Amino acid sequence: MTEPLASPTAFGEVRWLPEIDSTNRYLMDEARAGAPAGLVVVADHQTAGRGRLGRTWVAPPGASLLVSVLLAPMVPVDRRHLLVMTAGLAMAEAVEAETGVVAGLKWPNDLLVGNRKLAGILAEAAGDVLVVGIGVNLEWHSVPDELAAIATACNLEGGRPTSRESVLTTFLAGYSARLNDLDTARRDYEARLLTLGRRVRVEQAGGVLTGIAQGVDASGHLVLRIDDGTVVTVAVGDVIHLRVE
Ligand code: BT5
Repeated sequence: MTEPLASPTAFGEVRWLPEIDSTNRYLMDEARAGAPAGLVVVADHQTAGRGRLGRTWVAPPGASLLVSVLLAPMVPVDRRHLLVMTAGLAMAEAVEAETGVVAGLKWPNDLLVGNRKLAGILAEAAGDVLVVGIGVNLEWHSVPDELAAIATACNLEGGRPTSRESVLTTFLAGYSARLNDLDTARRDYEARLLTLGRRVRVEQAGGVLTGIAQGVDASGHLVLRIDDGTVVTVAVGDVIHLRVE
């Protein structure tokens, strides 16, 4: 089913800030103060970049695309996850087009090359306000110690040099086009989802599950066949792709 969108998905003004605590925090506050859907905020540097679940997003100044977009409430709440998954897909496609680096997706919304994280997404909602923030590691000349084992950047993966502006422009055009057909985006997201069929460990506040990732349900939850044969769904958690033994 493809629903007609209640509002246009074209992005509008891009505010490019030299430094901010967090582009998501900034845009959430702007939205609450009446900023229009379609507003885009980019920062050269974040002093308190946000990850999911209260974690921190770290990036050397000027070396990453750090962007947040404000979306209109164009779908029912139970389909909102599709807007976020579509952002990951559109960013993977923009990175591939601009740098040649092919990134896969890890549920729910990481971009990975091999087992290393190239980009992360944080969606935040308050009432009708939905902000989708993405950090993409583009041109890193040194990797912060704490990320050395887990992160990568386009230049480190042999990507063609590019500018943050080019990746941003390609992303915004692709994302806005894909938002008009969320069912196709969902299929293409799943096609890029490295997690499917993989043996995974899922870390949640309540414990750890290990099993085979079988799919993503209509709510965006991960469907997991755990080792005792039971099938469970996971709404929130951190997935680690395990090596095939
Ligand atoms: C995410 O969280 O992956 C969401 C990251 C969203 C960042 C963007 S930047 C623009 C916008 N404004 C914000 O304030 N945030 C958004 P999570 O899945 O919780 O991953 C966070 C974890 O990834 C950290 O605990 C680190 O282990 C790791 N990490 C931090 N910085 C990283 C980086 N640059 N590259 C790869 N991994 C990183």
